[in-house]
Amino acid sequence: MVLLPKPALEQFSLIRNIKPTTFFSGIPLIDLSNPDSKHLLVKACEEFGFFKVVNHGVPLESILKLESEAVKFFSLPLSEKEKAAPPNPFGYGNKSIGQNGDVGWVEYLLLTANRESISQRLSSVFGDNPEKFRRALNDYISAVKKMACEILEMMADGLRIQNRNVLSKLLKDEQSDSVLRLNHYPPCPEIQALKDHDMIGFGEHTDPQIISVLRSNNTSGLQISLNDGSWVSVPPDLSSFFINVSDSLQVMTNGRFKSVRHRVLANSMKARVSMIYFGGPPLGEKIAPLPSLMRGKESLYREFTWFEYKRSAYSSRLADNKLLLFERI
Ligand code: GA4
Repeated sequence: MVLLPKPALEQFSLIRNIKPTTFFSGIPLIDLSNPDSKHLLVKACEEFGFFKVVNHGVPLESILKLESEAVKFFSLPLSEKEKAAPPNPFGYGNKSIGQNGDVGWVEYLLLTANRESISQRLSSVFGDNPEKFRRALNDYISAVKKMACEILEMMADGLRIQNRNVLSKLLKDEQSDSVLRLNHYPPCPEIQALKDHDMIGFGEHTDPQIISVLRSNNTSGLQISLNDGSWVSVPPDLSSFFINVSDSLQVMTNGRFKSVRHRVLANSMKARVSMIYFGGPPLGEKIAPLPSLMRGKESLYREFTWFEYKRSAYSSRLADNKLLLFERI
C-alpha cells in the first residue's frame, strides 16, 4: 500500500469531479441609485437569493485600502500569520473551516464587524502599523454596512412593509452580531494536470446571517446554485458588490426569499481575494417571519433566537441544511 504524505492527503480530499460550468449571464443587476429597483430586488431575492449591485456608494478608496492590507497580511510568512490563529471565533485560519472537519483551499481572517474590534493578538501581526489596518477595516465596514442597510430598506419597500427599517435596524443595533471575513485562495496550478477535476476553495453552504455583501478581486471562482440544483459560475466584477440572501432572511420572509447555496473553486493560475461582510442581528433577537408578510399564513419555522440558530449552525458541517432543524413539520 502506498501511503501518501499528510499534505498530499489533505489536498486529495479537496479535489472533486465537478461538471464544467459556464459563466452565467443572468445574475440580476440592481442599480441602488434608482428607487424603482426595489421591485427587481425583491424578484432577485425570490428567484436567486443573489444579485449584484452598482452605484453602491462605497468609495473605491475604502475598498482598495482594505484589499491591499489583506494582501499584505496574506503575504506574510506562515509563522507570522499563525500568531493570529486560531479563528475561534476571530483570527487567522488556514485550510480548516469551522470546528467540524471542513476543509478548503483557502486561508482567511475572521473579524468581528463591531467597532474597535481588533484584539491585541491580531494587532501584533500588523507589526509596525496596526492603526493603518484598523482604520482601513473600520472605514470599509462603515461603508459596506451603510450600503447593506440601504439594500434592506429598499427590500422592505419592495415587500410593501410599512416600517422600512424593520430589517436594517438589526444591523444598525450596537449589539449586531456581524462578521467580516477576508479570504485568500492561492492559485492551484497542480489542478490543471487533473482533467475534469477542481479544487474546492470553500465548500457549498448557505450563510446563517441576514445578508452577505461580497467583494472580490478580478479572479473567478464563485459559483451559485440555481433553483433546479444546477451550479453556475459568477463572472467577477471589480466595480460591483454581490449580495446573498442568508438563512435568517429566508426565515423572516417565511421562505419567500431564498438563502443562496454557494461555493468557491480554486483558480489554477490566479489568487482570489475576497472580503465579505455578514450582517447579523443581536444575539438575543427572535428570528421569525415578519408579521406583515404573514396575513393569516402559517409560519414554516418554529421560533428561535439568533443565538440558538448560530449555536446550532456553528456545530454543523458546512454543507448541511442548517434550517432543517427549525422547520415546522
Ligand atoms: C459560513 C458563513 C461565514 O463565512 C461564517 C462561516 C463559519 C466559519 O467559518 O466559522 C461556519 C459557516 C459560516 C457555517 C457553518 C459552520 C460555521 C463554518 C462552519 C462549518 C463565518 C459563518 O457565520 O457561518
